[in-house]
Amino acid sequence: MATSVNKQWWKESVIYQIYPRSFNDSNGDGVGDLPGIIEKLDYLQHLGIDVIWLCPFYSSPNDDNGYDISDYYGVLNEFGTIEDVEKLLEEAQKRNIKIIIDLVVNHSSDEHQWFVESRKSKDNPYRDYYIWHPPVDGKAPNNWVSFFSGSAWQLDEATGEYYLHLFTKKQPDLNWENDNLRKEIYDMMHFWLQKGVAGFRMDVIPLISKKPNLPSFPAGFDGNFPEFYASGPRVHEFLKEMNREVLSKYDIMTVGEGIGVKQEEVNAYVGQSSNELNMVFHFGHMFLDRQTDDMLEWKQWSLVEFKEVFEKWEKALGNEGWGSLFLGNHDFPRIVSRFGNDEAYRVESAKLIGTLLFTLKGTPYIYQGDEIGMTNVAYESMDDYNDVQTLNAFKEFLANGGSAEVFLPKAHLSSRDNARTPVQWDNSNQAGFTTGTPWLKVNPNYKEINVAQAVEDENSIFNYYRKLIQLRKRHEVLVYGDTDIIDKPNTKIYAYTRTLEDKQVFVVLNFSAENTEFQLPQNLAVKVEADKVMLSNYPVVPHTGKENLSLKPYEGRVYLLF
Ligand code: TEU
Ligand code: CA
Repeated sequence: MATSVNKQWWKESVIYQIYPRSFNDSNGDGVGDLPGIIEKLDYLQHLGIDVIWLCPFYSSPNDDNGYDISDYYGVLNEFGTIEDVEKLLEEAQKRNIKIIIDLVVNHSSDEHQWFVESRKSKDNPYRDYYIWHPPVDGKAPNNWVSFFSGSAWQLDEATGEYYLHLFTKKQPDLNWENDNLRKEIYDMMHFWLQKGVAGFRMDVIPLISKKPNLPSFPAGFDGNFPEFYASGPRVHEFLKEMNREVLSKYDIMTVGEGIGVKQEEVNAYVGQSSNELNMVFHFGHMFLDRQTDDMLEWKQWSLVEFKEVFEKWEKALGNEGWGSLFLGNHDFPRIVSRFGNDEAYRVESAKLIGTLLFTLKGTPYIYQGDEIGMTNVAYESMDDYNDVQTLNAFKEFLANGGSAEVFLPKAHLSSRDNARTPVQWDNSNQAGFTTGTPWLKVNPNYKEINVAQAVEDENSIFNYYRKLIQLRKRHEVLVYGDTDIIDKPNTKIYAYTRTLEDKQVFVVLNFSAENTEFQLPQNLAVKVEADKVMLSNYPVVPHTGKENLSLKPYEGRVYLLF
């Protein structure tokens, strides 16, 4: 059967994620804001992106930096006004940039009017908008844990019942079983779509349907609680309803944060005939270097496992679904510090990782600052950390007899604040992010790593990203072609072809700090030669594929074979 490619604008787009608090501060209060984003739209247009994913900008007490929303129609004062949102949409549109926004509807803030009402009494009309349960034997209803340490239940004095919070106790879970609640959420989605947003990134969306009767983790539970919480029995019914009532009425894109989604069920969420979402993020590669029982504890990861993650997801999606590609976001360490080498080979390895991001199959998502190779930060004191996940884990660590000295290196490796340090715009004070005092300290390496430098330097990571984006736009095979891995067991080299009808691209990436030889299979060896290299992070020396390819540390090449 000939492969029929189902073309869509969102498959061909490059997405850029903005975490507003850390992006650009326009008024010197130390907090990034909406006018600050508008100031940088020309920069984003120059980079060549098509869509911005804007993280939450709504009213929020900021217990979890905006992922705890107290008014879905309001704009956080620190970020600006609704007029600023409208202006941002308008200015972006002038530059052919679309904007998708974060939909955070698994939970709200405890300061949302709904919850203020809900907690008042058992017969309040909003009681059932949240998940309440009386104590069982004087204790929490079950043994569920929060993503951010401790029990997922909080006893509320007013009525003597517990409410469920899978995240912080200021993020009570909404009860999607309630028809009125769902209706209110759909109305709110229409409000933003009518303002001109181009779709949604949906926070922890697989968690909206809970297991009936809220059973405890079973005996011998493997500790994979995201998977346990995800994909409850009504999740697809809810998403189909949302699609029917809202999404299907607009030409938009949607991407769900696919936490806990298994490969075998992914097309139930994103398959063309499912009528739910367009894409989900999978997290397989985000946990290869973490201990399953301790998110902050690092373990050695292997390139072979890393390749397998992408291979399996591409296979699971097949021609029915479509993938999203990300290597980092506001919740994870910086990609060059994590998968590359942020010391001796920062520039080379950041370009190598970028090459992977733009040449695998799926829609690529850039996280702000990765296009200039921003790195992890290593604050000297726990006082400098802000992220609630890090701080809760730290409290728990201290309570169990740990110390700050032992905890700090874990925070250096794993804290979400690594990704949240202010974007480094230039080498002036505070990296040009603010004229005031930034809400989170800037990374001291801003004098060397910053946008102003990167834009000027033709060999910068930034200019390499521009070339990658252009390359992907010029060659459909890089968007729609299927991936075949070559020499999968190779522990240093990630090599693959992308093939679409009569077009083929070959990508070879040395994920090691050593000079490495790579032997091509016969069928490729005859096609590979230096003048077919379209892009490389090192100068191309004459070669053919018949001898071994000699790759320098973190060298990556993209060949157009025919
Ligand atoms: O993240 C959900 C989620 O999976 C995280 O808890 C993740 O496991 C962790 O951050 C990894 O370090 C989403 C948002 O992206 C995150 O910023 C929010 O804190 C969370 O939901 C709650 O809304
Ligand atoms: Ca500001």
